[in-house]
Amino acid sequence: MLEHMRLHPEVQEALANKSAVVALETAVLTHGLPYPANVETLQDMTQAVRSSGAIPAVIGLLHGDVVVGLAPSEWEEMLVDAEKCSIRDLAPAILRRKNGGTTVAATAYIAHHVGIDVFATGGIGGVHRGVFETWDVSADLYAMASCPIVVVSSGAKSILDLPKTMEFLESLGIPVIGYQTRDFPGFYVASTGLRLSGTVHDVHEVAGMVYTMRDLKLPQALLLVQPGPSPVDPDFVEHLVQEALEHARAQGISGKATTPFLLDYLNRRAGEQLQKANMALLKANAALAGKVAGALHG
Ligand code: PSU
Ligand code: MN
Repeated sequence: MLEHMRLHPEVQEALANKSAVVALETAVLTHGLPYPANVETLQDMTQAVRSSGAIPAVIGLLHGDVVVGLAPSEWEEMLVDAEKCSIRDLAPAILRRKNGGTTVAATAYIAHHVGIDVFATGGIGGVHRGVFETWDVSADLYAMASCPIVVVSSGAKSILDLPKTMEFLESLGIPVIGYQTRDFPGFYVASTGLRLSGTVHDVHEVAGMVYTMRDLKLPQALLLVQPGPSPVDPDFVEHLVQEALEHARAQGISGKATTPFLLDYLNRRAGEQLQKANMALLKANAALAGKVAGALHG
């Protein structure tokens, strides 16, 4: 195990027994939802994982320790004051003893490192709109290309260029499989109209796919997607995204600040409705991830 890494005893025991464990990402909470909704959401997500029969492992940095399985008593402290940590931010944040919300990229890496094979989030990062000028492509995509783990999400938000994100996933060899859906979901929006490479009907099919990928020794993640349970009107979302992008441009927002800025703008402008949809899909993805982990370890 890495220096500066700490596993919750419950998680350690579950891994030793080869029981079902689900990793949960925290950048989505530290940089995607306001306080105290983020604490409440984490409560819902961990509960959903447990109800599905798996052990939740909340991953994040607390005072420079990489914690796999943050205890409820540690959540608040971590969630109110944390840096956004993608892969490249990990070492600097550890050395400065910071708190950190880990992105899909960093969480997938850490989870795989300790032997967790299923991970739940809301939406993945991807290729940003305006990529020809900014070259902004999320490290999430590259991390999923080299971490064999199941990532359960509701696709990606339309703050991104979704067709290019899908092309990039294909280039990196990452299968994008719909759970009881044929289309790529757009986070708040049930369908983006983008066709998926495959569909599964139950978690046993997911497990079968994972075993086959392991046999093939493929290094990629399997990205499992399902639409959120309380979708929002697509035109409404697109209108807000356009507004958010204009504000980001006007204020010269770039780099790792881009995604949090856009998410914060949407949250502040559309308040309740988007936040409810966001919280509902995080909970639903945690529940599905728990079932997938159960099928893999049953
Ligand atoms: N996309 C969302 N919601 C999120 C994020 C992305 O719809 O909360 C967060 C996730 O933590 C994701 C990260 O891993 O942002 C990607 O950031 P970037 O685009 O800077 O790589
Ligand atoms: Mn970026």
